[in-house]
Amino acid sequence: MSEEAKKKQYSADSIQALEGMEHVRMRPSMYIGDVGVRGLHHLVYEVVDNSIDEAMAGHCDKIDVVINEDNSITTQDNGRGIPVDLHKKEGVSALEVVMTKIGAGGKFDKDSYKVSGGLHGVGVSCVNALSSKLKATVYRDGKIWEQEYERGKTLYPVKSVGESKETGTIVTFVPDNTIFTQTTEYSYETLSNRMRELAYLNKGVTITLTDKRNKDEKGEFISETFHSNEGLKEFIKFLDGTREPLIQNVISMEGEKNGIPVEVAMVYNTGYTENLHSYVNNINTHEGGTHLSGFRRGLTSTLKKYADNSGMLDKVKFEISGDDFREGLTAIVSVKVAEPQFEGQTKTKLGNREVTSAVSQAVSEMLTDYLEENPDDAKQIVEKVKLAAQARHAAAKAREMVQRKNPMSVGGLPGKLSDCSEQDPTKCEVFLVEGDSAGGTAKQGRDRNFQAILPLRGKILNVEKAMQHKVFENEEIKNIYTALGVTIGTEEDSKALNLEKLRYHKVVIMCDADVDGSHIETLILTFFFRYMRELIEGGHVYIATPPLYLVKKGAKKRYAWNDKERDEINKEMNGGASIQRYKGLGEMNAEQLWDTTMNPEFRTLRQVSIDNATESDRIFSMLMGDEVPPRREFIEKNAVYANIDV
Ligand code: 0RA
Repeated sequence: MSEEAKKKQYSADSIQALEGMEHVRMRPSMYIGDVGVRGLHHLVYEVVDNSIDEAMAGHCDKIDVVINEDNSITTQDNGRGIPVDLHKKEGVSALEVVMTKIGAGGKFDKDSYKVSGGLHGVGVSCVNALSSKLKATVYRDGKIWEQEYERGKTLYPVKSVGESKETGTIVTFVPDNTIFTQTTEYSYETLSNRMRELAYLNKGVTITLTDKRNKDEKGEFISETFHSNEGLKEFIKFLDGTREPLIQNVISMEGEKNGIPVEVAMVYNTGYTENLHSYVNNINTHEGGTHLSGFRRGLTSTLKKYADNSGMLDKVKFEISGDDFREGLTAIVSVKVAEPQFEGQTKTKLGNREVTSAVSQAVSEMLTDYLEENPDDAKQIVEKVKLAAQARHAAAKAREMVQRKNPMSVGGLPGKLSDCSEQDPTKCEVFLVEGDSAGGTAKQGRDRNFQAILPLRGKILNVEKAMQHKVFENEEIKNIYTALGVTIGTEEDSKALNLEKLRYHKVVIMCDADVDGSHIETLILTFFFRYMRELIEGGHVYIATPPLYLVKKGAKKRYAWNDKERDEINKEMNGGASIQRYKGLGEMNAEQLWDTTMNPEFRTLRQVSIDNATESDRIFSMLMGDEVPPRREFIEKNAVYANIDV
């Protein structure tokens, strides 16, 4: 190429780079999913993922994340530092290329393929484009280097600002509030969950999270350090900690199969739910995929073979299915794939075919060894499988009853349901109300055109502790299935929920605003989480928020949803207002309930989302399992799985 041509090429490339950055700002959702709470947190994950890559390549073992007072974020690692030398093709520092060129990503050398990288794997340049300010500081080659940017635009060429023997990268960024218009406030809890998860998935790395916005009683910043020596083995203990173990050990393996790094850990507990968590390149694959199929295949074939050979199934008359091997099983599968293909509705389903057999082989070898070496545990597991198969036959019968009760056929809707007149499900809402008396008030207060009421009697069944057939036999639960018009089983999956005939697109849980009410709310959510997860994932589940106080002075009447609001209103009324604490929905009359909680114009509904299925699973098992103390503390602290929305 001639000098002239090179120059042309360079300016063309840099224009392209600029356009790339502009494109990120114009269509941020294409790169980070959304510009809400999730996207905001995604910025942090994107930067940290680069540090994790350094750690995975063996160059970094410490990552610090700080939420600064102004909700800017600082991450620091002790990796090699982003290269600062001249990038030949671009004609500027490599640091500038990494920070301003979309798709430049991290590594230039082909050998170290990038395995982590956020859900969208878009790189730090995206974070830069979406930050009103970003500063990169690099410790490398005996010097400290620096460059700053505004909305992705370089403010000055990379400069040396000092000397140091250390290596590493520090990035501080301020999320652009013209992009993240909903909020730029970071949730400590959300970041903490992700950092903990990353520490378990990448053992040996120490990750510290510090919140400079808040101090504890001792006057110190809130801070946690996450570090795991045993990786998934410890992750499993953390996830399954509140369940009663069936076997004493964690069964685990770590290695490479057909060139694919595979890590698996599993335990059996005495419960009835199956909890499989899978990761690809540190990303939680909610929708599963080929790695999970491989796990299932390996597990089923190995256990089946062992059970057959042991003669323990000789007298068993009924057929044993794949599901039976997974009752009471908690497992984590983590694979690293060079070029992952993500499929599915939320792009969290692994499609790479070659991964199935790699994981299946890995699991077979691991389990075969374990069963040979631990005959007592092996016996426990096979006994459990037998029981599961037996219970499944009972459950199948009970489930058939739920299936057969099509709301449109004879038998019809539950008697307790007060239906609405609107026929278009997208416009319809159903309120699941605790107790018959509150149900009565809601029935009077509602707009019967589009709002239906289903009263639920007292405490609904705790599905976390019940076997499947008990769940399907439960009257209240049967009512929920029929009222909603959902059935079990689709053509693809006999256990999936069929939402085609869903009769209401908003399903609103309405409980008292007290400890009992929140317990019932949790029971209902547990049921939805375990048996109707698709309903939550479809964005159909909401929680109503009735007010806590009625503040009255003379003819003036206002409602308050928390103590702060109550005090403010009282102040606005110049003090001396009479304050009524609502202990339950039943204390409100129909009009009040409509005004505050049901009228779409004024109410606040919290949409329930499953942000982090792994954490949700642990929380539900903790809330609804056997151990009481963590549950009480949690319920009082409130629900992290419910996102405020609408
Ligand atoms: C490009 C190449 C190399 C490392 C990195 C980027 C890198 C990026 C980030 C982002 C945060 N921390 C980071 N640490 C490193 C390879 C460097 C080499 O070959 O020496």
